[in-house]
Amino acid sequence: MTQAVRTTCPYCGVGCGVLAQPDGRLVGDPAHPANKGRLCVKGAALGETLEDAGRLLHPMVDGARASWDAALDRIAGRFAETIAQHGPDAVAFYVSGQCLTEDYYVANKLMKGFIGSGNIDTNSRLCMASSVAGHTRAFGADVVPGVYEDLEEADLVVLVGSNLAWCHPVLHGRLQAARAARGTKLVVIDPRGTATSSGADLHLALSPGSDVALFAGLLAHCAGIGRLDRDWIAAHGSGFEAALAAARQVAPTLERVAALTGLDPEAIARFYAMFATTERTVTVYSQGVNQSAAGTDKVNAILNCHLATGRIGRPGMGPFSITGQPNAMGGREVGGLANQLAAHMRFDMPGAPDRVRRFWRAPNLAERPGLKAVDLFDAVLDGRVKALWVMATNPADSLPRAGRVREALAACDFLVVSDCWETDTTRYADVVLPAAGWGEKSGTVTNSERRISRQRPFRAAPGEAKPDWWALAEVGRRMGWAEAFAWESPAAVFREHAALSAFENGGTRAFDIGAMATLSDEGYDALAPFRWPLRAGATEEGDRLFAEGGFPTPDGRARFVATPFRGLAAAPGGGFPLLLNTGRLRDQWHTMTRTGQVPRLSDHAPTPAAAFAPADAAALGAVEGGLVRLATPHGEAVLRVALDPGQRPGEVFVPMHWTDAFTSSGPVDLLVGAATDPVSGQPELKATPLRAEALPVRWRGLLLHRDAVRPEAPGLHWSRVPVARGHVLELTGAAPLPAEIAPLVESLLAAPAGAELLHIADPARGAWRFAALVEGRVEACLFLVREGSRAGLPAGAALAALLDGTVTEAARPGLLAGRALAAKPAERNVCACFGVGVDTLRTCILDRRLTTVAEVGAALSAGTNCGSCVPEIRALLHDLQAEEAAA
Ligand SMILES: Nc1nc2c(c(=O)[nH]1)N[C@H]1C(S)=C(S)[C@@H](COP(=O)(O)OP(=O)(O)OC[C@H]3O[C@@H](n4cnc5c(=O)[nH]c(N)nc54)[C@H](O)[C@@H]3O)O[C@H]1N2
Ligand SMILES: Nc1nc2c(c(=O)[nH]1)N[C@H]1C(S)=C(S)[C@@H](COP(=O)(O)OP(=O)(O)OC[C@H]3O[C@@H](n4cnc5c(=O)[nH]c(N)nc54)[C@H](O)[C@@H]3O)O[C@H]1N2
Ligand code: SF4
Ligand SMILES: [Mo]
Repeated sequence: MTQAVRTTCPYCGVGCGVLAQPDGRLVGDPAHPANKGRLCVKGAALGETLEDAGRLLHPMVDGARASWDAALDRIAGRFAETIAQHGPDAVAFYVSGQCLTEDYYVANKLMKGFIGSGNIDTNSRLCMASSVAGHTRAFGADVVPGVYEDLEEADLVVLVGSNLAWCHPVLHGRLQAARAARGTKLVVIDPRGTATSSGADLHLALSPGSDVALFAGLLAHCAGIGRLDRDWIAAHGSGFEAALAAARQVAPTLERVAALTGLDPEAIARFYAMFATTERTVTVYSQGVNQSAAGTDKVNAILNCHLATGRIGRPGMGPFSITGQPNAMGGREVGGLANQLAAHMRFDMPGAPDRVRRFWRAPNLAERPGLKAVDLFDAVLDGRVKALWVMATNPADSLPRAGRVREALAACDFLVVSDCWETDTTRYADVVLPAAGWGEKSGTVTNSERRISRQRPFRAAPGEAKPDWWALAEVGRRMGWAEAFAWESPAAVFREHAALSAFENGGTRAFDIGAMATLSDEGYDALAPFRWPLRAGATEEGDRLFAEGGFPTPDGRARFVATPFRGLAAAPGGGFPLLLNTGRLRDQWHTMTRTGQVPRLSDHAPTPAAAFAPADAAALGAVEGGLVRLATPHGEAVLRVALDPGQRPGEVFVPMHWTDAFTSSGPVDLLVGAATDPVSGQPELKATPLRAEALPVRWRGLLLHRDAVRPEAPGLHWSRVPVARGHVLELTGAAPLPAEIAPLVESLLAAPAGAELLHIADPARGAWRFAALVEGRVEACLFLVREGSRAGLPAGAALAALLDGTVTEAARPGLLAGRALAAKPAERNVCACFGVGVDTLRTCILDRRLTTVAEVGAALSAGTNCGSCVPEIRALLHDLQAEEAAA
């Protein structure tokens, strides 16, 4: 590689440009409009995820290595057989917002046009389906009207169910810069106190699931004080009076809103006044809104307020659904959800099925929507769906009621899984296909503001890994549709997708990138990021939409939607008095297949923990670092406890990231319920009734191992982080240490046969240390202390050094007691970009009497790159100032 390659980050929907430089470094692309050179911690660590080790390298059929030909023949044959015997609805695809648009287009065309079933759904069902449904109800199509600059040009930004600081860090950075420059007010609506709410002007910690009441009250309030834009409503809306009547019924008074939301009436009134009097208002919303059994109504309750005030599509104003995955939007554009058809056309649109049939020359166009994700896996379990292809998603960990999903995967007659790494899902597969991953494949993604950017390859795919679009097209050809799946490159797929978007469009469909239908291969290679719509002949990229109406509805008007209030699908009670909330942490991505390999990304939160309000923990007798058994109607797990004063009493937060590979707790989705929104089919992932019970801690340990071992022992809880050349596992034991400790040690240490064992035992103090060496090389070390013992455990980070090199004869006696182990515990990293820990920050702030985030940045660089840690630095400054004032 002699020239830098421009590509796009594979993580969140901000869609930052990344420059892969000839020297191997990856940096933010200064020319990309989304990030202008910035990257967050995860983006900045992408270079550390490009190891070939651990990748899937060859197709596997029935557990044995196979050629691509054999694997593809098997897939085409089994799908064809199943369709012949049981009809097209007996097969399905479950794909992902991490597929590129080209992969997604081919999958959708194959299933809906040629196999002839609507059974293709995607993990976007768990992510954006309520926004898709809400947009479609209000606007007539799934359109995000705003652009990122709106967050910078607003005077008020309202974040609803969004932890922007951790989940969309670069956009959060842009918002924070705008706040510093122009004093933008920030309101955060989230039951939890988060890094995002810590710097807000107002945080409304509402009762889970009560957003509809808050926004219905807002609509009623704006109407009551005459703050509506009656002219805009008359010119561009319909159904307003009914929607307002419904809002007034839900929220007749402020007191009623307070009762439904659990908020202080004064705080509600403050929010309403800010919204009513600030023309330039943007409302950003994410999974606290979407992942709800009332998700679609939540979306429409928000949209109603923006439509009724005419605040849409103008600079600094509008509703803004911010997307999660890098290509959540691209998938929606091709029609990858089971209830969509293709290119923003739906089954229920007059003429649309016929149009798509003619364009694709499709022999078997699906006649109706297919099964949505939760129903799809139920159908797999009960045998209605017999052959399933899972691509770029890990449903054994990420779908609610994951235990049942695992049963379905195990029961499925024929399961194909395409992934880059082994996952909890690949282990059920009959055929595993090795997918080319980020940095290796070529295509496009669309970010939250409708901007289409290229992902470009800058390294060779390892082994025989191949891009997903190619595998899908090969199967299409082998099933007898050679001509329809004959593309030679992703550029050719993209041109066809663009042509379909423009086909008989005539301005009736908002999604139109007809200008790209004739793009040359060179043009595709050189394609600069652009925002849709970009109709044939257009020279300027798409801008804000709908300021002057022109909605893609039959009459061009936006629809106000009446949103009655419904509570949670399942409220606490009946033996489950608490509520389980789930979501994301700053430095991990989903099921950790990529971020879980990077040591510095594990520093911020090394162990999966259940966060409790301190009073709840005290009532249970649970302490920080202790163990709890969590149980819901769907499953059980033992986790570590964290105390979090930002947590509302009665609610427990558990991150979604950890899997069987990283902890004995397994994925939290084993516990999460699957009640779905009646319109969108999106499951309520943020509110499952829960019971918790504190468990005693009898001992603690640390295990260093070259392999990613998964130890088993009675009452053992473990979690694993990667270190250079190996892994460190934190062990917590709920059962007493046995009198005869050797069998436990042997099983935990899992030493290779013939290894030499060293040990230091001090049973009186309750401390034991063991090492297993092969040819002078440390293979594993184990440290155990009885709970309550004064002996401590070494720091995990210091342990990692033991895997370096060989241990000399002279160093042997000191190995288990040596200087490396006496090192003080590694401090918790706050700034992952510059590796600045909490103790360093604390000392520097006190010594140099720093008072602002900017001063800290000048002194230590902390917080000056991606800015994700700025909320934590600010909180630390605040705490230290408070301590000083109190002293
Ligand atoms: N670091 C990191 N960033 C990511 C991802 C990641 O895995 N890691 N994943 C990406 C993806 S795919 C997505 S979808 C986005 C998600 O981005 P976000 O939606 O911002 O993230 P979450 O943590 O899932 O949930 C946001 C908040 O919703 C709150 N919430 C829960 N219930 C309610 C409620 O009833 N009402 C309201 N108003 N709020 C509620 C939760 O307390 C939580 O703080 O993040 C993207 N970015
Ligand atoms: N309880 C709870 N559950 C949740 C959520 C929550 O907030 N709470 N959030 C939900 C949301 S919003 C989302 S988006 C989902 C995410 O859930 P998943 O989609 O299951 O999560 P990932 O770990 O991102 O899985 C992507 C998989 O694709 C693989 N992969 C990456 N690139 C490629 C590629 O190019 N081709 C192929 N074939 N494979 C590839 C990765 O290795 C990984 O195994 O989780 C959902 N589940
Ligand atoms: S904010 Fe971070 S994770 Fe999201 S696209 Fe940008 S660099 Fe990637
Ligand atoms: Mo998502």
